[in-house]
Amino acid sequence: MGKDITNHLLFEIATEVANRVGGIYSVLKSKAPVTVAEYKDRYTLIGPLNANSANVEVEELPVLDPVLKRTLDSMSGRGIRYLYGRWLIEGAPRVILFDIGSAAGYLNEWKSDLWNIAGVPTPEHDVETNDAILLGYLVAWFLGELVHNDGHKRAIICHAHEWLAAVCLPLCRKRKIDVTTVFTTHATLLGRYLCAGSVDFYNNLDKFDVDAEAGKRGIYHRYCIERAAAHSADVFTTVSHITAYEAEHLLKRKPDGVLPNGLNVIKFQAVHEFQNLHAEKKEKINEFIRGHFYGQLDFKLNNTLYFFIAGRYEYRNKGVDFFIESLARLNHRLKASNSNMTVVAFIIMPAKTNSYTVETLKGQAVIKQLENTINDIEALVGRRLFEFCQHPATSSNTSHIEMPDIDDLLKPSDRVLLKRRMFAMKREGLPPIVTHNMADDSTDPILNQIRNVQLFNRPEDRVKIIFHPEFLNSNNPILSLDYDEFVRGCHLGVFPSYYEPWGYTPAECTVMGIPSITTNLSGFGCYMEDLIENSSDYGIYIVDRRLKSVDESIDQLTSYMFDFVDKTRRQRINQRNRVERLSDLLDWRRMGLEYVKGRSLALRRAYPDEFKNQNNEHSNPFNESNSIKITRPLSVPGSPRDKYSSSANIMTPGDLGTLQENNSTDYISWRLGNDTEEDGLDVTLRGL
Ligand code: G6P
Ligand code: 1S3
Repeated sequence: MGKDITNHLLFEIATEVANRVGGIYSVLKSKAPVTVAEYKDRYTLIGPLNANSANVEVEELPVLDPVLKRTLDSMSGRGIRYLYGRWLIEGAPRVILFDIGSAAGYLNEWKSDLWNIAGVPTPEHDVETNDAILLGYLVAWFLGELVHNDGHKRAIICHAHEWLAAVCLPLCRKRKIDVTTVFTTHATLLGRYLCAGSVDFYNNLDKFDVDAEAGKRGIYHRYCIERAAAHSADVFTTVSHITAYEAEHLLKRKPDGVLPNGLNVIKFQAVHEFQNLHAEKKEKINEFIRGHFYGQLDFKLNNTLYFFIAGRYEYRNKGVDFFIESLARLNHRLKASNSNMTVVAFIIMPAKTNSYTVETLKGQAVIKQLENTINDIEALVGRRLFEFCQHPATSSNTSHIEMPDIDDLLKPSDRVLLKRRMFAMKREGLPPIVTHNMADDSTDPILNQIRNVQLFNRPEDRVKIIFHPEFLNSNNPILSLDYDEFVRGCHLGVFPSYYEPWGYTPAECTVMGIPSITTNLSGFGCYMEDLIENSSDYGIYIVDRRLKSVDESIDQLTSYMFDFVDKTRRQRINQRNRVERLSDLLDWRRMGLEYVKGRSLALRRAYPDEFKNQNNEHSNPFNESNSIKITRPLSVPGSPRDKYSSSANIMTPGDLGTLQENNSTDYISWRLGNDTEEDGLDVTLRGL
């Protein structure tokens, strides 16, 4: 009997299902609406149960599907606990979260099995690896039973993300479980480790002795899992071409295709709405700046630009070293050219801290007090003026009405109060660089480099730095903005990464209409470079970190920033409009197509007989795409076709897990298919 390919089931396995850790959570969450639209209830995500996050992110449901129920009941009969339910996000996909603790009793048995069947060694105390093994064996167990209970009728795709969720792949292969598999790696273990050191990574990719390098870093066993997953999957993919190249050399299998990361793009009814948001959020940042620089606010906020870098604290991989050096050069160039502009550069990267510094808190308090006092006095002055106008003093000439003196309105007590507030604003030292008490102040790489380049927020500096070593949150006592609000209020995101398989941060800037700088070593940068000629015309600046020397790359970064500072307000507004129009390129409605190709290839490879009658039965759909290159800035207004509103979850860098809208443009004709859009998206959105 033939396989039912049309109604195949899709399981995506990851450790970040309903559990926010990093980029993979963003991928799964933002992709859910299009995947659910395509698969409806044939799509399920599987991950480990993290009770804390599951409690708020997942609504438990009874298992109604008889095949699934029989499978889960059988596992439960052998002591495995799980949570089945709906992930409370857009699209509301079904999830199975296995309590891996309930399988802990099997750990040693499974570890020795992994050694026997795949030669993967596992040391005693690597908790992450132990958890990966437990999850992998549970998933393989689940799939094996499911296939059996389904009578091998429907085809099944098991798509695992990252090595932590990929132990199931060699197991499916070795046990000949009747499923087809896809493995997507979002980075390679060795790549991340090697880049964080001081190796010339990209020029030596083909020369590394991978086993030895993994061994030296104590990650040989993890590396074995990653490599086994890459080799045993029917289809192997990564998130960008640059990571595909890296994987080919470090994991020794050339990926079959690339699955770039998309976003859920929110568009506004009117084009100026996102511009208004910029102005509104910028004013909030201005408020913070007034407090931070109290007593020394000797630059005009109207002539100030906000730049920022944000993300996980990976000093070299995320390019913070480049950013700080180029800020020092920018400072020099702005001073030399007598620029009247000031740049405030934010570094938002979490580090170990012991709360906010007293000086930081004091700055906000002092400004707040001044503002309160002025409000009080303003009210008093208003009342006095009101009184005065009701009983105006008249001279003998009745047609002449006396106006009040300033002394009639502002009394000595008011002046004393104002003076006290103004004295409180005097400060001895310079405005601080870091907002928090750092646990490792003297050894912190960011602070040390700032010390080296001497960017100390001196009055004469045209570039000021603020290091906020904690992710933003609107509940913070200072800089109380969520990350997405902060991005909107800024002028330029700067992400000069050295190791960045994809890089959500510049992509997020793009969909919010904020220009950004990235590099040709980041997946996003390469993707945009492939798609757009002269991407800087669109506000996507790409620093060449491949062919230029370090010094030349830093100079290029400095020049991009310098030229940006030189723009007029009108030019900045125009550029934001152009950037925002690119957001459709990053929408899952377009990006999701690559996932469709990956799954189609997996089905063809596992069930070739079902494709016999098709002309292209053996072809790899990844090779079939026609690339379109955008050659000049679009001048049409962005399309106002908003349908849905945002589910306002607090967002951190790389987590634009917001919403969705129906949008199409005149330059990208991406179609989901009419029925999918109507029956799928709308239905699933309403389903929430
Ligand atoms: C948006 C607002 C304008 C404002 C401008 C400031 O475009 O709609 O009203 O003047 O932002 O831009 P800037 O780049 O100076 O922050
Ligand atoms: C990885 O997370 P990271 O910041 O460690 O996966 C992300 C999602 O695919 C990707 O955007 C990022 O570049 C990778 O590095």
